[in-house]
Amino acid sequence: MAHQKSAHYDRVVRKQYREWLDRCSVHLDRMDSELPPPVEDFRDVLKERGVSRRSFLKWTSIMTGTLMLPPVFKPMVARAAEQFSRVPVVWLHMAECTGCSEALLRTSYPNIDDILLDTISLEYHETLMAASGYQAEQCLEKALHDFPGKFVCVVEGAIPLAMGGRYLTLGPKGKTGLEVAREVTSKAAMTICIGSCSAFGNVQAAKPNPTDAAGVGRALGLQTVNIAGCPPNPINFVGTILHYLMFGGLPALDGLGRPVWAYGKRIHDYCERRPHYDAGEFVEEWGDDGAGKGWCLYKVGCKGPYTFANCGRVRFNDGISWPIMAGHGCIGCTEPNFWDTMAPLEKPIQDAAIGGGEATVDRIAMGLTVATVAGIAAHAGATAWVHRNDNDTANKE
Ligand code: FSX
Ligand code: SF4
Ligand code: F3S
Repeated sequence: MAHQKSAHYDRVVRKQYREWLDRCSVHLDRMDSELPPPVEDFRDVLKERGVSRRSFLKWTSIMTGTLMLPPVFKPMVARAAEQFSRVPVVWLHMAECTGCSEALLRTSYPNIDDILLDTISLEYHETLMAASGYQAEQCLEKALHDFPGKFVCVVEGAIPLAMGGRYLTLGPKGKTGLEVAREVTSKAAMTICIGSCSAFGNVQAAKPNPTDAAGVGRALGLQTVNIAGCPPNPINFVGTILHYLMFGGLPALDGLGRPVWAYGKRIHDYCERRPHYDAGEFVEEWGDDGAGKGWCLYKVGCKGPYTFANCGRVRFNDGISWPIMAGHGCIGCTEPNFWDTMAPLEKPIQDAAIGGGEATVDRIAMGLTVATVAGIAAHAGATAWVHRNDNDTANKE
């Protein structure tokens, strides 16, 4: 009986995968015919960079797993990667430090530095493009004119709302960041917020927030894909574009607009120091014996139990390390208002109202998980599988 049930389950899953693969293949064909031609053939680019076929296949396996797709999707991920540099991107800078662009240019998933530069410098990216002043303005106007509803808008940085947005003016005509963001996002196929500043306001919105800085979603009343982090992990940006190429529309998002495949689990759930947490082995102060032994960093302020992100799984700098591996606790940089809510960064949260200390960790985390799951349920139905061409309101419900 159990065997029959499991065979039935296998059949259902296989059928579902086949349907999704077909859908994916049709969408990739469609993107192939709609996207502008590549500046250079992707395979030639890989060859020039010394990336072997074997390394590329290894990367597709890693990326497929990162996107939480089954291995049968590897050829689809490879096809999407081939289309990656053809996606027109308009990259806006609001109030921020450009650390997100910096983080992205350091990525090797894939070695996209030049691919992005080739693409973005053709469209618009204030800090990377050669043009400036009126010339830059013309590049932006041209991109909006040439790719209406077809480009991806990436926003870096928060949008100041106080004084009608005049705390941030851009370009030779002195438009406010709010005006520019509103105009560009209204013409985009989808808007990706890169970093916690554009996602939630972050540093600029920290108390007392005199400029009333806000994330793009709140500032414009827009559904955005929030690649949270300060800076975010580049692989989560790459994965979002690949997802867009494979399926169209937005990925399943949590209640805070973050892709579930990247932000569905807590830092605490994947942490290599977790066995020490469970065994009650904590670093009590910097440089003590426990620090040398790699014990849990909770008592020196790690906010991993309250933070949702895949940092421990995908790591940074070519997968070499991540904050907790390097010896400092997570500061919660993928969560809204973390500068205020996670402070002090090197001490545990001591909130009398919730009991304080590690005794409350799992209770708080459980609450966050419930909120996130509720968000996923609300969004998955509303946003999955929507393409702007099918439905103009795709990104604005
Ligand atoms: Fe914010 Fe990006 Fe933090 Fe900086 O620009 S997410 S301050 S790392 O870089 O916007
Ligand atoms: Fe890892 Fe931090 Fe959790 Fe300790 S508290 S197990 S260091 S995430
Ligand atoms: Fe940020 Fe914590 Fe990851 S500080 S980079 S979410 S480990």
